[in-house]
Amino acid sequence: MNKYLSISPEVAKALSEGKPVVALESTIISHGMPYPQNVETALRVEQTIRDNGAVPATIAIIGGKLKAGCSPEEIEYLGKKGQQVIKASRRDLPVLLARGEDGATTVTTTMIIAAMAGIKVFATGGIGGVHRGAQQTFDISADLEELAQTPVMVICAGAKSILDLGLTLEYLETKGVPVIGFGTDELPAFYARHSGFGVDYRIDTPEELAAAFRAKLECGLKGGMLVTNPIPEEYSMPKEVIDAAIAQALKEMDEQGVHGKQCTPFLLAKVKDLTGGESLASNIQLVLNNARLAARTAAAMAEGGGCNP
Ligand code: PSU
Ligand code: MN
Repeated sequence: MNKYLSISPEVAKALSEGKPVVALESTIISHGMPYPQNVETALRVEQTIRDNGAVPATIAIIGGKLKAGCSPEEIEYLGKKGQQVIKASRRDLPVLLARGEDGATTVTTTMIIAAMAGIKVFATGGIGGVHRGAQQTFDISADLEELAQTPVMVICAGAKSILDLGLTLEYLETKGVPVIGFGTDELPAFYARHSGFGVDYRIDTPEELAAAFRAKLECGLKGGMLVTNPIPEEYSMPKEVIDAAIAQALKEMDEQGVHGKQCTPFLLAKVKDLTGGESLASNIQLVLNNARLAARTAAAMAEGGGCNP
């Protein structure tokens, strides 16, 4: 274990006993939702994972330590500081660790730390991807590269159409990342259940998700697996409402010259403002839904004898 990694006692115990553990990211807390809903949601997500038979491990960088398992106080601290916490991707780790600073982990860094700790299943809301207009801007989230190289199963609700979903799928295909639809043949689009794009495979049970990922690990194929779990029907948003908000958010982003790592947080906050908070309620529900599936899948992984290739 490297000296930067700090696994909470509860998570360390669960891992050593082969019990199911689910990793959770912290950028969704600091940059993905406003305070105090971000903290309330993070704690509810942890409880949902416990209710479904697994131990939650919220991941973050605190004082230069890679934390696998944050306390409620640490979650409150990250949630209150919000966007003042550095959004930390793979490229940020060396300097943050050397300086002993804090960082909110994206899908990328949560995967890195989960893999270091030995956690195989990670639940979140949405992943980053190929941005619209990437042909010019080259804006492609590091999340896709991480899925290509780090062995963690990421359970999300698809990707928001702030991204170019077609190009995102092409990129994942090139990188050899399996894209699974949970109970669906169609890639879900975060707030909406439908995107018009197909997934690689439809899988209907946590046991089969675990079996597929175990096969990948046992073969020594590098990289993760992306599981896309549609938002429950009753919480999904009408496509016209969300499409209009996204179009307006993209327009304002262009006008204000927002670029680089600010793009995703800017777009998330704008869409929330433009939909009068309706999207926040959907966002919370889809994360809870992913947490339930992740806990059951981690339990199925653990029953199959874990898997430490
Ligand atoms: N998409 C969402 N909600 C989020 C994010 C993405 O719907 O909170 C966050 C995640 O932490 C993701 C990151 O890993 O944004 C991607 O940022 P970028 O596009 O800058 O790579
Ligand atoms: Mn980017």
